[in-house]
Amino acid sequence: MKSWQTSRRRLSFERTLVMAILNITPDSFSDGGEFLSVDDAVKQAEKLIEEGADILDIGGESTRPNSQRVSAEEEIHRVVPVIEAVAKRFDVPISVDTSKSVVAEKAVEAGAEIINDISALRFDEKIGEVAARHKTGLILMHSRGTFETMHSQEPVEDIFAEISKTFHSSIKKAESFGVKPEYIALDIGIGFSKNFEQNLELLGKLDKLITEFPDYPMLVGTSRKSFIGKILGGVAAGERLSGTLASTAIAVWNGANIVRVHDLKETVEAVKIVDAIRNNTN
Ligand code: 9MG
Repeated sequence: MKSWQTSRRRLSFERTLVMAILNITPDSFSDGGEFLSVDDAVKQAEKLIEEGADILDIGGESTRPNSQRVSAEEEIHRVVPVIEAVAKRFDVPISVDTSKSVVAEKAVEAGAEIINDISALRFDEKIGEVAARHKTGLILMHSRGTFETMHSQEPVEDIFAEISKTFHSSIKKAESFGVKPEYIALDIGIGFSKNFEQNLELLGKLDKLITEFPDYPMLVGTSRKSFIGKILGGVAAGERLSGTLASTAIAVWNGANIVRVHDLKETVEAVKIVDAIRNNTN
């Protein structure tokens, strides 16, 4: 049975874990500006936990297409008080969604036990040092380009070969800072530097990558992403729940261990169904 070590606990994958998105940003693509006060964020965290969140992913910098970088100071100002308050009230694993080492450091001091880096140490490799020193979990997500260009990269020809190569090199880089393999989770980075067809292909054949990296938990986030909007004829982010549930179900069926979503209750129920069928099939 796969497991994942964080600085505070060992998570195991007898079932698929659901990571809840808690964005503390004024410009986040589907919940912009709703959760800016610490009290509101804590209330939202409580709701997500009641609905079955296994992990809370707290972020202060939107990574949607065309979003602007925010300073480390601003990001710290947004996420640290929320992480502190949530960690004080609830015994739930908190991950900090950041690609800046100074933000990661402060977030971990405030109670985060996982670092979710969409750049897999490419934007700021010192995240590897922070993760190793604090023994946090570390999510290495596949993306290409800089923060500004990651959504406008020319597609590569073989996305599986590209992700496989990048996973090997990011794991090696993390290990060079002293991060042990049992602290690392991988993520294919749906919607980041992939074209429409590649997003679909990755979800449909996710098991290929999982077979290649059998010891690492695999995280997948499709929640409200634009490939869903495109399939459904251009529906807005808030109208993508059914598409999110369908794509999440496929990812879980194909072996994802953690799914990252906005809509907890519905996803927890959908994932329970897929887990039950999988457990009766294999
Ligand atoms: C921050 N963020 C946005 N999308 C994401 C995804 O698919 N995976 C991870 N780990 N983080 C994401």
